[in-house]
Order: sequence, then C-alpha cells, then structure tokens
Amino acid sequence: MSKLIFPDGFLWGVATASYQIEGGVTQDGRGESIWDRFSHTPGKILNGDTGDVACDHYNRYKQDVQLMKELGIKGYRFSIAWPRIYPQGRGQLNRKGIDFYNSLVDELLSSGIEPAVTLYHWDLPQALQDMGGWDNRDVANYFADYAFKMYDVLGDRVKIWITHNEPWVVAFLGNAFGIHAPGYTDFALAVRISHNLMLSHAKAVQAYRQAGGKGGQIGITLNLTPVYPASDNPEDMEAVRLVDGGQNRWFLDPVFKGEYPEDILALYQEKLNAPVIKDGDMEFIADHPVDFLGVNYYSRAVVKKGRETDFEHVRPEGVYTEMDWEVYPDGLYDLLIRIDRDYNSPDIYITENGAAFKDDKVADDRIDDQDRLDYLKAHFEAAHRAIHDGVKLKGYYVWSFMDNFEWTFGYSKNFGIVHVDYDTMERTPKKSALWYREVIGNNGII
Ligand code: IFM
Repeated sequence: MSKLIFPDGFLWGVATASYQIEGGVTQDGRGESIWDRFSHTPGKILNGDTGDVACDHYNRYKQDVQLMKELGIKGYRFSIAWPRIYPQGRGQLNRKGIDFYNSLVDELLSSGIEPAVTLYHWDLPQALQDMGGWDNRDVANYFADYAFKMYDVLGDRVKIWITHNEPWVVAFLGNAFGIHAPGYTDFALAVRISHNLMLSHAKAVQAYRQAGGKGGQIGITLNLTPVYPASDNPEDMEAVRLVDGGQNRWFLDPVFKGEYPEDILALYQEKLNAPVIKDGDMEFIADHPVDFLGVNYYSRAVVKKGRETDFEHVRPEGVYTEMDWEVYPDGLYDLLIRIDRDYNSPDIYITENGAAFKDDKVADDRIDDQDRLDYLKAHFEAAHRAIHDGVKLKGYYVWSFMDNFEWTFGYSKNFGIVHVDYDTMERTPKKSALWYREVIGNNGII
C-alpha cells in the first residue's frame, strides 16, 4: 500500500464524555444528573455499575492531559457536565464547576492540544427532568442560557463547539426504547423530544453568534448509520428509506435544510401526532446554520422488509466488535460521500469512531489490541479516500481516549486506546495508542 498522507493541519484527536469518565459526582457542588438517577436504579445497568467514580478524571485530569501530550494527540473532544455548572440546570451558578473546565482547557492549551467542547453529552440536570426534561420547551431555553455562559467563560480559548451529541440516542434510546436515561418507552414522546432537541440546538447556535463567536466554529454531532438493502427487491429498498429516514435524514435535514423529511414527518404525524412544531420553529432552525457537522460512525445497517413489519435488521457475515457491531469501513466512505453530495459539502469532523474489543491479550507487558488498531487503520483509510474524493473532512477524534463507563453496559465494554485499571486507576496506553502516535506524527499512514 502506498503512503496515505492527510491534509496539512488535519486535526487528530481523541474523544470522551463527562459522565463516562469524570466520576466525582458529588464533588464541589455538582448537582444530580439523569444518569446518576438512572444508573442507581436497580436493573438498569449491567452489574449495577455507575459513573460515581468512573475513571476519576475529575481528580486526574492533569495526568490524563499529560498522557495525551505524550501520545502526540492534537485535539481533545470532551463534554461539559451541565449539572457541574448549574446544579439545578438553571439559576444558581456553581463557580467550582466553571473552575474545573477552565483549568482543563488551560492544561490542554499549555500542552499544545486543541480543545473541542460538547455542551450536551446526555447528563441532563435531574431538576430539569423533574419538570419534564426535553419534552418541556423551556428546557431548550435553559440549555441556551447554559451554553451562553460557557461561551462567555471558555470562548476566548475554545474554538470548536458542539451543541448536542447524538440527538437520536437522546430522544429514542432514552424515551422510546427505555435503555438510556431517563428510561421511558413512549415513541411519540421521543419524536416530540427530537424536535425540542433541534430547537435547543438552534437556540444554542444563536447564543453562540450572540456571544460573538470569538473566531470559533459551532456544529452538532449526529450518530449516522449508512443503511443498505439486503437485496435489490423494492420492498427492501423501501425498508432502507424508512430506516435511513428515521435515523439519518430526520436529523440531517433540519440541520442543513431547516425542514424535516416529508415522508417521515407525514408518518410520525399520522401515527403519533408528533412532533409538535409551533409557528416559526422551522424558520428559526433554518436561520441558525452550523459551521460544521460532527459525524459519529461505528457501523452500518442492513435491512429488509419484515414478515409482519415494515423493516427488520439483517446480520451480515463479517467481523464484529464486542458491541456486536459489524466492522464495515466502507460505510464510513459511503456516508461521508453521501453527506457531501446531499447536504452541500459541509466541513466535517469525525467526532467519534472506534471499537470495543476485549483486550486482555498482554504481550511483553503491552496491551496488544491489534483488532482495535486494524479497525482504526481501515477507517482512517476510508476517511482518506473520502478526502481524496472531495469531502471536506477536517479532523478525526478516536473514541475513546481511555476505557470508560459504556452506559447500559457499565464497565464491560472497552473502547479506549488507553487501558484503565479500575482498581488502581492506572492508565496504560495500548498498542493502538502507540500506533496512533505514529500516525499523528506522520500525519498519515506510511
Ligand atoms: O460511548 C458512546 C458515546 O458516549 C456516544 N457514541 C457511541 C459511544 C460508543 O457506544
């Protein structure tokens, strides 16, 4: 294979999220989040795990940033825990929460690492859930207020902002399928929430422009899954339209076109009487465009017409990760090309890509996660191909910097390129991390 060199200035990074790594859930005035409540509800999380301690990053962030520096990491995407800033979601500000993120950002910058901040990676203050959570449109305003505060405090140093992480997951896994906080199983509620999330996103973008932008850029991160038909049978193609519509177009269209896809909107309105779109909502969303799109890519979906349902998922032969997600790098290429083609060539960052594998293979005192290395390499190659074919891909954040709390799966799934020993909290870079250092150093694969 010939060398694959990425464009100058390509941002090679790693990503994490507050509840998954920070711990310190009662430290320094942090309020309760919906994930504290959910993880402490018996039966919700594998092995009864919680994020109470997680990777103890709240107390070890300096050491973590130092390790990133040693690994040559250029960009770090992390999220802010809203309840550290506003323990009740609004009102009384918690100075110590601000201090923490201020110090983290300073530590990153003095280590030559560019911070990228996600404002919402799922830890809604429980007090706001108690007033209806994202189903209450007022929460969108509180989100914009909190966002404004963060731009004000960090905007002089943070130049990459992300409003939401994976609104599909927030709305549907949390409110239709009940496997994420707050744990409801009401599809109409989830659809209503998906609209309020879009609204809150646009309000946070508006707040960014009002705060002056300070030379930075703001976007949103979507979890996108390219969908393929199990056959070229028209019924299977129809299944693709539905799944792609609900998963991808439902979020891409409002972000880039200021409208919902007509086919899916008609379906939801007819069957669920949702979402509730008030006069002016769509114009408001359309009036607040993003500077870039964050793409989280892990795998593809293959679907066909179900026997009694409009669609069902098919499990192709192939290599699968510990999450039982198929390894399918071509899907990343297809997805990037499709976004570029259908949504007017936006700037894109891959804000998450990575894999959970068992990495108990220790050779010469090293954690030999060759399968993760192979996964990343194949996906970097796909990304390089997409850039070559015109996609404006600006950076790539590997999920994740270190092993962490994988939501419903607790600590049973490891995505990190750095191993965490949860007894001692010792961090050990895996083979993939050492290889990634070379990739970054070479700005590509040679
Ligand atoms: O761990 C999650 C992350 O919080 C959001 N995107 C997918 C990852 C792996 O499941």
